[in-house]
Amino acid sequence: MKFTGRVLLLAILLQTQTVCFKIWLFSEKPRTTTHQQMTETAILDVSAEACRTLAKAEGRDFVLPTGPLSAESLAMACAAADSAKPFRTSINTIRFGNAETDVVFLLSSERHFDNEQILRGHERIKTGLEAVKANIRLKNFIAARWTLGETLHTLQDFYSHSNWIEMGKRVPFSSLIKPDVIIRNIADEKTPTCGECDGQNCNNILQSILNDQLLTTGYFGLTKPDGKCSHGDFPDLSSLLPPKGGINKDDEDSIHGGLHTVAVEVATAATRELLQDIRGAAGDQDFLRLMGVTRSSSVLCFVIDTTGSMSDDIEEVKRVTLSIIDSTRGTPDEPPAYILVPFNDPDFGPLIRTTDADIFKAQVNALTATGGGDFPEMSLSGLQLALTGAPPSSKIFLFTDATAKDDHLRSTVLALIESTQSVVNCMLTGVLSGARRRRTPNDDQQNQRLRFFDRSSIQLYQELALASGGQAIQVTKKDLPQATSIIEDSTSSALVTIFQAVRNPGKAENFSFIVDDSLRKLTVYITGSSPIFTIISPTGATQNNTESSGVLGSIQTAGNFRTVRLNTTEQGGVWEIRVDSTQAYTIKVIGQSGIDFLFNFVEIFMEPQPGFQILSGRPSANKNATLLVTVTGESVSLTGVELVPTSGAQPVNTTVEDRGQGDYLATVDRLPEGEFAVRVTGLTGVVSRTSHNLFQRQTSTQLRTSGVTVTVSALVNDSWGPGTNLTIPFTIASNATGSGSSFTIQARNDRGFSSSFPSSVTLEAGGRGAGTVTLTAPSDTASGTDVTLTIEAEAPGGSDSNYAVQRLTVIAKPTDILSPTCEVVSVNANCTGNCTLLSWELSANLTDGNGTGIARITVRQGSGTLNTTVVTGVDGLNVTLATYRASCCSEEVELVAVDAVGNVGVCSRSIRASSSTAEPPATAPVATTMAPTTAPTTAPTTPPTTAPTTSMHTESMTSQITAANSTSGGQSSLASPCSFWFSLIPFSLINILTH
Ligand SMILES: *[C@@H]1O[C@H](CO)[C@@H](O)[C@H](O)[C@H]1NC(C)=O
Ligand SMILES: [Ca+2]
Ligand SMILES: [Ca+2]
Ligand SMILES: [Ca+2]
Repeated sequence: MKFTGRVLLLAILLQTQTVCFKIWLFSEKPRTTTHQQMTETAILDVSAEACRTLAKAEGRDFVLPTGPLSAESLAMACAAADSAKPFRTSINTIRFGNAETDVVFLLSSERHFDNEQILRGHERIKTGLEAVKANIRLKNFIAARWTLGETLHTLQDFYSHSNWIEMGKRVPFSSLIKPDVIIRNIADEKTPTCGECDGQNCNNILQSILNDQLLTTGYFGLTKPDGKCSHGDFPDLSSLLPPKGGINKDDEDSIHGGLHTVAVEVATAATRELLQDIRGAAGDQDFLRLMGVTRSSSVLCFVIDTTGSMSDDIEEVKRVTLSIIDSTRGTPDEPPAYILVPFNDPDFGPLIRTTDADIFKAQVNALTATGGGDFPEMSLSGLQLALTGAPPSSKIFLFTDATAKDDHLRSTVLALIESTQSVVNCMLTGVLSGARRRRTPNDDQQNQRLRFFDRSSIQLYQELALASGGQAIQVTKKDLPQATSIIEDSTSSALVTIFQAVRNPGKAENFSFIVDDSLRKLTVYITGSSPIFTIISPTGATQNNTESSGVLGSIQTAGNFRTVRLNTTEQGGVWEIRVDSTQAYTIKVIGQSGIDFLFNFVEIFMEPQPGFQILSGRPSANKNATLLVTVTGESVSLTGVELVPTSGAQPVNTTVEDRGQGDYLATVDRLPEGEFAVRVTGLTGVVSRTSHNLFQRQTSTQLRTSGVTVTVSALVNDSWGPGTNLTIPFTIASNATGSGSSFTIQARNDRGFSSSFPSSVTLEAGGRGAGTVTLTAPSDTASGTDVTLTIEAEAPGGSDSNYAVQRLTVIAKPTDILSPTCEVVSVNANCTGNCTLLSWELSANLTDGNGTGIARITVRQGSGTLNTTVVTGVDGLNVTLATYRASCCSEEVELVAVDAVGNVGVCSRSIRASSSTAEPPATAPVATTMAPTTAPTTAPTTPPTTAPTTSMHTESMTSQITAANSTSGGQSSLASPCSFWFSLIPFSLINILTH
């Protein structure tokens, strides 16, 4: 949400109910911990546990890195060294979702637990958790990350804004992440909660509130009910009213700043607890995928024309796919997922996404070339589907021999390329205008007509490829196999772009770029019709375009595309490429390296409190702008960030400020007009006299500025279920065009949901206008489906345009909010003696009652083996009989049972003779330890009639221990019972807005 104008700002000052733990970009105080830091710490901790468990399951060693965890060190330990960048990207998205809560949801007191909105805050967290789980089930990880960030913000704020810490609690309030618990013991609206206080760190919460363990939170704004606590600190004016003072612990100088550090500790533990619940629901593999820790980098994505004339191309796609799958299986280059989007005419899609290479092989093998009617095909519809379904920074390969029938999608596709930073390579095998196409027996009847690419349709594919930093490769069908090596190159993990230039029209020019010692497999792509070029190494060695094999490497030509593979010895330093051509050409230099960067344009707000938001559309030309740049790579530092105009004009320098932990802010007073790329330089951290420790990286994506802004306002209603409508209000603004001018509006979504929106919006005084988009989710939409909505506004005459991209999720009302239950039937453990020679066994019955059913049972702790059998119980319900066998040296077991909607039940047992009370399960220490203290503040909802008697909530752990012991009867010598129950469930709900 963008606020300009004094009046609006004042309105916010008066109404806002936020102010939270600080946002990381802005905390200058060394002892203040931000939302972002808590989030990152917890993500690293829980990811490390998931990696450890997964490594164990796969028989690999896992060694926790020494020193503080970082994305780089953990990626390495997780046997996914090349995933540092996707890991950081995911962490950033979660952090952005978190930060956004202070901007988009500024006015929502429940999202910040202000104004005693404890029940609604709880609801908000439950809703968020459920949406995240539903997204993960459908592998919609991007949407899941945004929602997770928002949800964590609310959870973390509880510890700063409530009296939980003042009540003496030093563990998380676990009920906040449980859907089947009703929080009681909240101070009611009539009950005074605070006394008068002048100054910092008073004990102003009334003793009676503390004695009764009543929960309250601070009021924020202009007024508050009598006797209530305020948030405190500027700009909370209510803290000046009696009882004066406040209770927030947002930072070390806050009114209760003396408790900031402890609030941060507990909020971080609570963050871990929520992440552990998601981990339980998702499983370790998907949890790590959510975090971007996968054993390779790039998803392989094909968008393929399947109309009649494409049989040669399809055969080549089959060949390349097989070759890549076979050569990368089990290596770090193995794609983490495969995506296939066929398109024809009039049909296109569906998008097929799989992590299973064999399924993908079968899908590709099933492709046939048929139909298509007239010459043009639905290529951009296919591309749009791929851009929205593939993760950001994907490499997409489009195969076609025809013009785009749906070229009206051009601006939407461009917007998606810019916002996802994905690279689109077009493999164009059509015949160029003027040349006759030879008929082949493969051609079907409709191909008998003369058909050709005209210049303008080639230009459209070129424009899209170039905007993304990809290539538009024109080859004959016969030569296509020589061009597809670019696809194999793209599966190399840790692929980085070092340099890129586009000259259209072409002109003679010398280009130089820096190569550092971390780079491997240095490759130059040059497209253009017969460009003359010479490459000069740092030592002065040269090779020109006529030497297919020379001192510097080899050159391969396919159609208009040249691949230069450089030898990897003696390559550090400054390289030069001299090109002489009057025809348009492109140069791209890539390599493999763990050093890379991510960036986003951000909008920074200083009032009413510092905060920032990621810009989803094009940044404004001729205005100041801020880039948030994150570098990846161990001990790497950034020294410069420049904006390189695509036109070839002088790069524009930025002022770079180091914000710590790999984050930098780069600011520029005036953004250049037109297209540009972002280029960074820095030091690799390798210190040696002979090493080339200066590095350079560049974005592939060409960014462009606009004089138009499109902004989506906070959603009026943020719940969106199947069969319902969602209304998305937006505003447009233009500094160039005055009031009265009419902007053309387009709203498109990738799911083909029906939508309504105004065809145009007329600007009012001040150059602003507003409208709404209404999207309808069909009633059969699966819960967790994400929808990418692109709203575009085009200035009169098409001179300028901009867009906003929103990711939305459809969430069905859950029918199942209860976790699976576990009943230990027997434990046989005779472990006296040498433990390596002895084993023990546990039998348990698990069931989800009449819920959605147990989808998965896994062993999270313990190195034994688990066998399960499903039987139908007397009441007709499924019961899973589980038998766990382990060496007596492995004394603990923790079974995780997840139902079909992600409710997690945990069943743990220890045979350790010395422990006389339940060992806190390592993954949820908090819940166990806090059980006695939280009991008074919460109560489970009415117990489900279907739940076995042993099912318990964490809060009732003590009584549950008794129950379990009595159940296990003869095994009572075993000290620890089956402690149980972390039912974290979904329940009402809704869609969460993200973008
Ligand atoms: C390219 O290199 C070859 C071999 O060094 C040389 O004979 C030729 O003259 C060069 N061509 C150009 C255009 O520089
Ligand atoms: Ca065709
Ligand atoms: Ca057609
Ligand atoms: Ca259930």
